[in-house]
Amino acid sequence: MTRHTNGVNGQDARVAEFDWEAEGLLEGLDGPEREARVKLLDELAGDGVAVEELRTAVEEDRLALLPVERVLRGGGQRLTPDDVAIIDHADLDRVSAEELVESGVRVVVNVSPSSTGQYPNLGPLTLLRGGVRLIDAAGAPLFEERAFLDGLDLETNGRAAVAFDANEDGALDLFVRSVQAPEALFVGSRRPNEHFLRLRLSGTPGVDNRDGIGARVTARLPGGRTIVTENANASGYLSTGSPIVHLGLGAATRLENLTVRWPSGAVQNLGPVEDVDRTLLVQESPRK
Ligand SMILES: [Ca+2]
Repeated sequence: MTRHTNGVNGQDARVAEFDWEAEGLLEGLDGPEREARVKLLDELAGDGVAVEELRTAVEEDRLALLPVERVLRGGGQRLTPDDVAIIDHADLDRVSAEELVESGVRVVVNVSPSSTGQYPNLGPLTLLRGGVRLIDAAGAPLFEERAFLDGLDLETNGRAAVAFDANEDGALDLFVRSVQAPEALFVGSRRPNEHFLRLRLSGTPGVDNRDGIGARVTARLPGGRTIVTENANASGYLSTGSPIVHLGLGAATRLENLTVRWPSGAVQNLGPVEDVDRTLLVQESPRK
């Protein structure tokens, strides 16, 4: 049996008691994850959320969104994960806030205080002006530490990390070099409905560099999404990255349009690309 005390100015405003174990809402959890789940359930139940609603949220894996939805309930909004950015950023700065506004999210949940008072920071005001709700210091249990599952909690003294498709399965892999430690290769994965396109650029000798390093690639996807990336292979101390441009396309199986702006300034429009999940060789077109 757990006991929740919702204290206001030191007084017990409401006491609710629930047995989440018996309700079946703690299955598969132990340690800190279990404690975080109990805390969140206690808070929500103490706020008056019905056990059935909690059960549905757990089944749909969206329990962490409930506190945010409750704040916005006045607008009758039901949020999707795309509407919410969960960040861990003490003293949220203006540039980060602008990026959040541009990303189109409607709510930012910051598990750290957005203003610690140590210095004036413009992030919260920027969010406000951008029409984004900010919920502050929600508490670290919204995050779960999962890096250890993949070995990504590497405790070496890293010098370089390169993302490239080492096994050519269409998913980016991560190669990490460290001081006095073995190299590590983390192999990424890709779901069947996730597509990609690799571009191998080839600049004209005497005009542009051979690998097209510095070229800017613009890919327009069906539905209006546009990917802009530069062929940059600098990647840390005494290391170099891949000269292959890797585009993650999500569900898209074609490009509406592909444009390469070469370092010389020449712009090459390649039009639509009908086949993806492959490597496309792009030879710089000769100067007219
Ligand atoms: Ca791969």
